[in-house]
Amino acid sequence: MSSASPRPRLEHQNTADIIEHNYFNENQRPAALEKHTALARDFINLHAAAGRRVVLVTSGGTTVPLERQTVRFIDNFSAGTRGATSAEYFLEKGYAVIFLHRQFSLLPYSRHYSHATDCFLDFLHEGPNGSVVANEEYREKMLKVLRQYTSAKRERLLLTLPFTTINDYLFVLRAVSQLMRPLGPSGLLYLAAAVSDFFVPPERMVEHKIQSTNAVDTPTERDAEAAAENEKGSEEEAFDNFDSSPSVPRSKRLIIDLDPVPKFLKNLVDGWAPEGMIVSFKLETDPAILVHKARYSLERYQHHLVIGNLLSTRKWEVVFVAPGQKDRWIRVPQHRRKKTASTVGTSVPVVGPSEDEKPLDPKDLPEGE
Ligand code: PAZ
Repeated sequence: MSSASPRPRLEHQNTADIIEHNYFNENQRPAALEKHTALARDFINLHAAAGRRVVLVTSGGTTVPLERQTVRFIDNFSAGTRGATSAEYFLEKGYAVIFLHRQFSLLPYSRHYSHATDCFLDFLHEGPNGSVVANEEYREKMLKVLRQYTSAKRERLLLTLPFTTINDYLFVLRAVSQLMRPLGPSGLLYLAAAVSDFFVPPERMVEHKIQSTNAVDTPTERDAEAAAENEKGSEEEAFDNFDSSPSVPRSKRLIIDLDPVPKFLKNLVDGWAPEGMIVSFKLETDPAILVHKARYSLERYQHHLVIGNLLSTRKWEVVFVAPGQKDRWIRVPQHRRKKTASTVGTSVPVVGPSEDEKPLDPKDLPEGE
């Protein structure tokens, strides 16, 4: 397919095309790309033939490896709650869902019974003759979730595709978006993943685990280094032009030098799925800039909707920023917010109510915000 083979440079390529060409030619395609593309192609064809709407939901955080044989990587907070929960609502509304998610992050349906806050074993007890039985108080909800899950599986309505690194994510996102192109406006792209903004480009990535000591140097190299260090004197070694208050010499620290990850939303909107309905998310921590950044993104990329959220309040409020419309805040009313020690990784309402709660009543939405 087109994403797999290097394309020749065109005379009149614009900057976004050149950046795309360079990124996808210079970075290694993931081993599972062909397999995931083939699964997505079959899935889209199946549902397009049945006249069903298809949504691509992206979910969870991408990693930034520091070594080719990766021991260490940079990650982010996202547990995939938004994506997994939203996928359930899309299924309920009749969509077929391609769930492009960070490996081991929350999945639709199983999210209710996974991860540290909700260990599935706490919902079960031993029944007669060595059987396993759901605890009475959870049975009704569990049965409902189980039925939704088995029905989605039986009807082949949910395709789950895992990624780990930012590079895996970008390659598969491009391939699946391009496959969705023929769906036109009945293809929805719902981009809830927390995508890394910085990465180590291939030419600067080391092959092996970054070392914290010089124990693997030969004795001669070590002796020479030690002698040089003695000569310089510890006073001089502790400082260089970059350091304001060094407590450890620069030579012993890990200094990570990252490049920006290209912003491919423009390519997605203009080229990969130009007629698709595109919803992106914007996460910030500073309330003063959230709406401005969401609007900026909308104007820059010219898509259909940006959903803004703040790290600390994302479980119960979001702002919809759409072209030609006033910003619209959607909030879960105070009395229906779940209390959690941390806002990370819990299954509380996302866009719309959580599965076990009543739908949001429009009167609960604040006026004129
Ligand atoms: O996965 P989660 O439910 O913990 O968090 C969801 C989210 C905050 C990652 C998502 O709503 C979002 O804003 N995604 C886009 C992040 C960004 O600005 O890149």
